[in-house]
Amino acid sequence: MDFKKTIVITGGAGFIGSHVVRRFVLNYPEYRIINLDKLTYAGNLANLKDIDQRANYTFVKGDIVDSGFIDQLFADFRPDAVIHLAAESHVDRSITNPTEFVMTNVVGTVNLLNAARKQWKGAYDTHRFYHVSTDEVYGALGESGMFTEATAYDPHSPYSASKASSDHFVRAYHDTYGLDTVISNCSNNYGSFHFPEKLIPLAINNIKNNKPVPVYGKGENVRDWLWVEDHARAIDVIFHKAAAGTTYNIGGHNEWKNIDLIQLLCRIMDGKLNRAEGESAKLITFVTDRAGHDLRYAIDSAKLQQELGWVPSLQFEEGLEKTVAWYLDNEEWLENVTSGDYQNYYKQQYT
Ligand code: NAD
Ligand code: TDX
Repeated sequence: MDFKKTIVITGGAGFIGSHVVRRFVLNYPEYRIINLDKLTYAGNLANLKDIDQRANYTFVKGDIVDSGFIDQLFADFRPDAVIHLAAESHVDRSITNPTEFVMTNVVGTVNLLNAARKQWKGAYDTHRFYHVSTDEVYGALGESGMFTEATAYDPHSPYSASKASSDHFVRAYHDTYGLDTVISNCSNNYGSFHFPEKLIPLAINNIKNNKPVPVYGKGENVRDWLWVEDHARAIDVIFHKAAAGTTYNIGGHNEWKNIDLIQLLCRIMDGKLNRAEGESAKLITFVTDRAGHDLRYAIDSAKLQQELGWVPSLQFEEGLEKTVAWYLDNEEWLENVTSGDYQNYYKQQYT
């Protein structure tokens, strides 16, 4: 079958990547989608079992840190574009093991850029390298203000430092070699297939199992939450419409203090589990704060809204209800990802 484009999506077996892969496979049967993923603890092919038999979908297992493998992948599939999401993504793990974050997030990104630079030489204007990044590169806000695309980078955690570095390399390959690159920096995502090391799915799993819900510090830190499918849709719009060398912020205009979010989640869980009101909130436990914990993130996505017409679709309370329902309906998925290694991680992180 002849495809109009071949797109390599890295990290497609992860949380956001699986939503991006699903969207592209279903919405663009004329594109061939190659999902390249190492299947680390965070990668899970069960996230894609509804679409993995589609004619325009191929999974390739591999490590972006292995430059020989990446060069071969480019030679074998001759992609027209890369949408790069593969990363080590959890801030707490970056505090324990920063080097792994440098390897995957920085060296892995540079390996992909090098392969693109070599393979696409002479035709940069018809090929695109899209880097999916985070608002954490901008550092922390005080009580007011928002991150715009012009905010100076000021990362604080090893995770955000590695993502900031990879963003700089992507821009450098545009400015130096003329590669067509695009970057988007998104706020905190939530939704289905979110690995339960992150706040929302971890809290859902613990409430369900009557375990303490760990809230770092006083729960005063603020995050700006976006429905993961709205992020996938933003990536689709930016991939197709953005000019070369541009950056877009993506966010939900939806700021929540962690403690308020957890209280809301507890109320939703009480309802879904037929518990007395206030029952789940008794599980809230304040624990030692995260080192270097950024106080507040808030994204100004006006550029994306005005230039490319994207707006978030889902109101947060509704999205959180849907998310809770998904986790309660997908017990097998949750049990699989919280067995084995997860137990060791959990013990080391929370006891
Ligand atoms: P995730 O941890 O759920 O998934 C990461 C995926 O990358 C996994 O499937 C994993 O197997 C794969 N991977 C890791 N190392 C690899 C390697 N060396 N080679 C190939 N594959 C590898 O992450 P996520 O939350 O889905 O985030 C995806 C991307 O979006 C990341 O780049 C992250 O920085 C960015 N991002 C995440 C959020 C968020 O709220 N989760 C917000 C903004 C941006
Ligand atoms: O057990 C917890 N208790 C707690 O209070 C955990 C895991 C987190 N928290 C706090 C820390 C943060 O203030 O909740 C907030 C959210 O934490 P995470 O879910 O770990 O997300 P965050 O650190 O904000 O980073 C996320 O958003 C930006 C993603 O993991 C990143 O990949 C993304 O770039």
